Amino acid sequence: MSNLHSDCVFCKIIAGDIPSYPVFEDDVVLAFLDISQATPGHTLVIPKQHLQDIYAMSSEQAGAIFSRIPQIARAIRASDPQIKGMNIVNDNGVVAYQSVFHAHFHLIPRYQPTDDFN
Ligand code: DGP
Repeated sequence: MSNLHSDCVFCKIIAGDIPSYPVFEDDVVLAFLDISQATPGHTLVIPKQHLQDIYAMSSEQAGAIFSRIPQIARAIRASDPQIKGMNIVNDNGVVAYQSVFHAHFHLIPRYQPTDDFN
């Protein structure tokens, strides 16, 4: 499953042309630390296939991608006992703050009582 785009930063990460800190990888997705680290452990889950956004996904593709997220979320949670919750966010379109046009899910750990990160 490969249709990498030469002008896409996430395709370059999948190809190994841009370094990343991988968290999980299989034939369908790559999960790696987000460069912005909204909170410690902030992770992106991306399809290995270049799909621009949620609108570009078939139900089967969406199901395959999202089926990986619970185990990745559990692994992140298990990495730090201070993690008490997690936001899962998916931005589609510029007005929805999508800045990289290769679909991705943000997994943002949350810390108690209230974290001071954004
Ligand atoms: P969004 O704004 O929802 O499209 O999120 C894109 C995220 O991608 C943003 O939080 C920063 C992250 N990002 C952009 N370029 C890179 C990169 O080269 N490496 C990593 N690890 N993350 C990146």
